[in-house]
Amino acid sequence: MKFPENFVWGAATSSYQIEGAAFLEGGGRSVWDMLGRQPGKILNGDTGRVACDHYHRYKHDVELMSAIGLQAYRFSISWPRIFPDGVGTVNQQGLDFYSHLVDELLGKNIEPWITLFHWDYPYELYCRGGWLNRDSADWFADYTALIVDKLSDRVSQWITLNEPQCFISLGHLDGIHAPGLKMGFSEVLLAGHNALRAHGKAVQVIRANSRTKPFISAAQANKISIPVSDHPDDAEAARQHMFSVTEKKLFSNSWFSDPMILGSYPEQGIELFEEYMPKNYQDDLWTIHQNLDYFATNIYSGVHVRTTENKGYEVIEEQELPVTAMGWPVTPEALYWGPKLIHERYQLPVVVTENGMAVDDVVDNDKVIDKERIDFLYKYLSEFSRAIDEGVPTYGYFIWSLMDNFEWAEGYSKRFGIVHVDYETQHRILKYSAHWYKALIANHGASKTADITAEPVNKQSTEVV
Ligand code: IFM
Repeated sequence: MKFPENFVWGAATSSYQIEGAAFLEGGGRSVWDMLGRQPGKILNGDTGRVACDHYHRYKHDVELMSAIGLQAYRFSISWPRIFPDGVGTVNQQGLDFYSHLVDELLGKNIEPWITLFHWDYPYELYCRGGWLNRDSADWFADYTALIVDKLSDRVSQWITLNEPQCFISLGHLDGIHAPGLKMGFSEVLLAGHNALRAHGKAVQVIRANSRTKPFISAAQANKISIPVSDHPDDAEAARQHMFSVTEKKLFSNSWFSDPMILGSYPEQGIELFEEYMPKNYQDDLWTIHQNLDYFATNIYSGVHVRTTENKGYEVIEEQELPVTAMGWPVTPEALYWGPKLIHERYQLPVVVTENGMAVDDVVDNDKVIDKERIDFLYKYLSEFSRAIDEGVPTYGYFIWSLMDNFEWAEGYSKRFGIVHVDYETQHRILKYSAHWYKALIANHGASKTADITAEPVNKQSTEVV
């Protein structure tokens, strides 16, 4: 496989999943702290209170990133760490933490890519209605303005929201993620609409105030439709299925990205949701529809689709596919068809802002030989390279995740990292996948193999300081 010269190789994390120290030094509560206190909501009663203790160990973690040769690091900012009440008084120590992190990264030639919201919504704002409150868009814009003022002299990569599909659907409809609500569909659509307004306002704020030329997107959770064969009719079926809205759910490849990028909600969804749509939603589309620099997509898997007799589509029930420790099917072609179909529809360069797998890793003699993960990454990246070869413009790829972390409702039971974390001792080990990724980055992605015998990086750099 082959990637362009200027391609950016990175890894990603998020604040609540790794930082810990949530209430230290003036930080406020988030809805995930609230959910963590409700019995039975998070596996094993786990919480993000300590997580990977990254708040205290960030310098060492940046050293590990540097040892791997990462060119970019995507991380998120904890809104309640900055504004303990969501708005109003600023927690200077929280703000300084991110400023120091940015300096540390730049000192090692690693470009910071900031996600402004990756699910740790301020608890105090939740008590004022959260995303249901129309003011939530302005609260988010004010928070964005502060971050841009503090960091945009050194940061130019901004992602507004991470996966609205998840924090709206899983958090407000299914109730399995924070804030743990199972609301009526009108309220779910309203929460989603206000999150979209927040995105639009944040983009405006970044463009108006950034001190360096900003590059802006929002990261979508995309489940990819993969044609079952090479026949053009199957490709057409996958294309139709990929952006269709046929269920009263918001886990959709078009519901959030269409208004952001094309300026309107998908027609099929508007018809289906007609009676539930927010009042006067059309008046907000101009706010939501802002120029984005690229399409940020988080891709883990896909479903196979075939054509039907009347040229419609049909999803194939998969029985035999290998699955990850999350139970998600391993479908490498998702990284070919995803970027291809996304680019066709939105006409933007495509950056993969998350991709990776959870594995039941085993530590043996301070080594983690995660052959399965390397195989996964190699196969997915080969497919991505094929899409690029066929003309899909792109400039980056981020592994999820840099390190094992708090996997939301699954607690610490699922390990996505290329760095292993022992949660008792906070000892970190670079897994074999980290060594493999290092070699891949050093070769500009020109790997022919998923071989795991790549030269291990300096052993010293894996030790905890
Ligand atoms: O851990 C999550 C991340 O926070 C958002 N995208 C999917 C990952 C794996 O579930």
